[in-house]
Amino acid sequence: MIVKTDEDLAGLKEIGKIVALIRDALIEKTVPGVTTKELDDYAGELFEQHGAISGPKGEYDFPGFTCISVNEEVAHGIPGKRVIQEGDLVNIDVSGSRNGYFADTGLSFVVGKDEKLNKLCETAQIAFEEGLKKIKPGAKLNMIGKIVHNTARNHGYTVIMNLTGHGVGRSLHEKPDHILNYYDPWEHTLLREGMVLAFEPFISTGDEEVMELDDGWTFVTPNKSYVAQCEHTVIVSKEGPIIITR
Ligand code: M3C
Ligand code: CO
Ligand code: CO
Repeated sequence: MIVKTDEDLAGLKEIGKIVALIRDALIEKTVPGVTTKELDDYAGELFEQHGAISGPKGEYDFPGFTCISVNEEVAHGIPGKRVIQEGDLVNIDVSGSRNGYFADTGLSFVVGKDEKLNKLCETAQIAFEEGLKKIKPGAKLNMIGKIVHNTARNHGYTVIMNLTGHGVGRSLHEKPDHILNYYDPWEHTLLREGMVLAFEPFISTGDEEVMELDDGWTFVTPNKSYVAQCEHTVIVSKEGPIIITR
């Protein structure tokens, strides 16, 4: 969507705050021994408390309020009986709506200590910050993917080619349809004042594509590479990008 009114801005900021709060609450609860279903049930309570609707459930009938992906799982992990272990790489992706406005955020992190995986998660956050620098009115959308890919390479990693960021705002996934993790010379879309983006670089230790499991949802790496994501909902503005999910 393109933000046009103060009402649009207020509506987006409101849902942005809610999904950020749920993301952080779940990260805090992610300790060894907890199941991903227990985390997701808590998210369900928080969505209800804040009068918001889960994006995955409301838009796609996903079997969970949030997507929780562990280790070889990259995205769209279905909350269930899986027990979190020390050293796990976890991604919690929270999206939702309130009053017809949508926001999307996600973060990968390590449970406990693992220097290698920590570096991977940090690189996803650096790629996000680098990409953010390219988000301004009039800029080319494909410059975001260019810097994401360069950041990954400079740290000794690859990117996932078949997962992307996207427009967001009045629905969970809208135009622009894809913010790639690499440079596409054929992409000519320009960023516009007020455009709302879910920017989510996916940085990988090797595999460059994910595949879907038979459950019809879970994306995994074929060779069990680890992947980290950092996602925020961002409004394009001439005063600098406005991140509504910090
Ligand atoms: N929020 C998710 C989509 C959840 S709907 C099942 C997303 O948009 O960030 C991702 N898209 C692709 C991988 S994660
Ligand atoms: Co998301
Ligand atoms: Co998204």
